[in-house]
Amino acid sequence: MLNRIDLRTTDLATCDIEELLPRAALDVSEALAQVQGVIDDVRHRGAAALIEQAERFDGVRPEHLRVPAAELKRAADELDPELTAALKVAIEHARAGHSAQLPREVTTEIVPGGTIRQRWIPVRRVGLYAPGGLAVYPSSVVMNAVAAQVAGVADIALASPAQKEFGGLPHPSVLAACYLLGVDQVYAVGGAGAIAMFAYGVKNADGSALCESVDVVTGPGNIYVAAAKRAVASRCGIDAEAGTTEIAVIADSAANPAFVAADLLSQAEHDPAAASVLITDSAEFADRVDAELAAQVAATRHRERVRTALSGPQSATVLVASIEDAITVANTYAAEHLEIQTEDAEGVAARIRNAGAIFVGPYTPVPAGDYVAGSNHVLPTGGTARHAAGLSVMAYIRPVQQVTYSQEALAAITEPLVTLARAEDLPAHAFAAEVREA
Ligand code: HSO
Ligand code: ZN
Repeated sequence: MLNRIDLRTTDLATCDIEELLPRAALDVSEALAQVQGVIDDVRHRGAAALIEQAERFDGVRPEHLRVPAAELKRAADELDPELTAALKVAIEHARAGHSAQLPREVTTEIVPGGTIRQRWIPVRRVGLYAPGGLAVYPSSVVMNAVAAQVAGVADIALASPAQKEFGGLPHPSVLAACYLLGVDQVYAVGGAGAIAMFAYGVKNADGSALCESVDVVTGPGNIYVAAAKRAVASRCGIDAEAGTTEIAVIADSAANPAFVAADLLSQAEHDPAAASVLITDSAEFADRVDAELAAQVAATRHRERVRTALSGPQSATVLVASIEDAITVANTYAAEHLEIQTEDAEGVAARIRNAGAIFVGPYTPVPAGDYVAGSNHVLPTGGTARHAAGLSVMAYIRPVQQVTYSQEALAAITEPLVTLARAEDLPAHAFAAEVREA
């Protein structure tokens, strides 16, 4: 089912590995022109534009753009108790995982009496986006909201498209997740319009605020949401683009082919364009994974979608000469999710530089991270893990340096300060220090 790319006799040190690897092409820049009209319309006509956009794109006229509190409670009350319990575990584990990300404030004495205090300050208000359509994921609501809450953001709003079958409200599982998280500013607004609403703020017809503008917008979405986030990036902060899901697995012949096949299949279930890549030094193991895939795909619920994803050009088995080479290939590919299922899994993991998140050992499947492992599942895709990071508290806090010098401490740095100011022909800079000399 998976295409094979045989790099066993290729010299990875000299070839362009990137050229040889499978990769889905997603051109967000083309969608940019299309979303600009939607954004401008929201800026100029506010709530009226949002209602028209819901009719046009979601096929329903929402009665309330801001979801009434009673609807949030009702969704939570009517949610399957098992799902409620599972969401509570997801929230609790994510809170524990994200609390560990909070950096400590450190004060460094540079000269006696002269200190730099490294503060971490959360932004005031954020807008979270939860997609609708095929991808209604209450788990993504948890990932976004918990990261913002643990970061210390006081004011959190969430938008999700109005759904026709739910009378113009967002999906009930999204509303219930918001209720459980204590997020009470929820909007039945979808797509690029939601991103514009967050970036610029929107007023009601009577001039009152429907939604105040935010400092940071995060959350996954389709290509139009991604394009809209790019379009408003000079106005507010945005998170990394999380596009179509991808999983890479480094496995050797000691791995369990049924486990590896199940994990490759799990992410293929998201989307026919999803990428599943096996990187192995054993052709025999690759054959065993193929056989497992054939059996597991035949029995899985979304088999058509999965088959399309696994046989597409974005998915493959990459055969390499050694696990050493597998590490090189994985670092070049920079997968959203990278599993290590090899003998010395910890040792291999330690040498991974580029991945959205790393899942180590046979009992750490990606779906653990998707739901309840305590990590965040909003991760960089399309090779952007080379420079970008997954969603974390860092998306919502900023380091701010607080500088405090006493008279003596300033005196101790005045000489080099004045020398540098003169060298840059900025004598008023020098004077600000000299005027304080005793
Ligand atoms: N694997 C997806 C997240 C997700 N999985 C949500 C299930 N629900 C992207 O990391
Ligand atoms: Zn998933």
